[in-house]
Amino acid sequence: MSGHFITIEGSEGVGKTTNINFIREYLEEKKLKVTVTREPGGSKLAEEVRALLLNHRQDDMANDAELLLMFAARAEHLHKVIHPALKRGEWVISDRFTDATYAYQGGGRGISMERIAQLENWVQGDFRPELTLLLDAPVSVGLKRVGKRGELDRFEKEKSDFFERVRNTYLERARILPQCFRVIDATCPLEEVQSQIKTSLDDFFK
Ligand code: T5A
Repeated sequence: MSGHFITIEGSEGVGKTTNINFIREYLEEKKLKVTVTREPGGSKLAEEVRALLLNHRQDDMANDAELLLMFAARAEHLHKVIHPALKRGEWVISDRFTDATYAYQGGGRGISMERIAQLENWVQGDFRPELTLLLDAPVSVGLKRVGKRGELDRFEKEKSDFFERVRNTYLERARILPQCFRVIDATCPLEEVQSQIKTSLDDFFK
């Protein structure tokens, strides 16, 4: 594959969606072809699975069902969107990917990391993001930003200790995989967050 695969991660409301547009513009200024996508979702069937996963009425979903639906959506997303775009030589930027599964289903729900790794290897083989930008902020900051939006989805309704475990798992993954992760301080004003992202992308280009 000749393209490049970058992911953006973090707990609720840290600014992933806001900053992904900045990343797209930054890469397009360099005359690069960019595909922006998201998880869960990104393809027609995977978006239908997303609707099931985020539906606030599904509050008794079994943890294993949630995990398997995440990977079912991911298999479809990889097959229909990510791999074809990479084969065309594009830069694929995904708003969340498998690190979110480690953080939410592993850290948040308590599913073993080994089980998640088995599914990761099954669905992805050795395919991994080349760069992961982790937007990090205290849980209270993200939840305050999200709280302004009205009705909450199934994950956003979790308690703050769930999101503390999510955040800690992301930070732990960044610690053990320093070659892939760049941790961005998402508590700063937007211009400063974007300046940190630009530095990380410039390092990646080198
Ligand atoms: N999930 C996903 C799993 O459990 N397992 C998985 O494997 C995967 C892939 C998906 C949900 O699914 C879960 C995790 C999620 O709960 P989602 O919509 O992708 O849902 O994720 P959310 O985190 O819910 O997305 P959000 O839209 O809530 O958060 P973002 O994208 O991080 O935040 P954003 O950009 O919308 O910004 C939120 C607000 O903050 C402001 C923005 O203007 C906006 O109003 N803001 C700032 N304000 C001040 N200073 C800054 N620096 C700011 N940056 C943004």
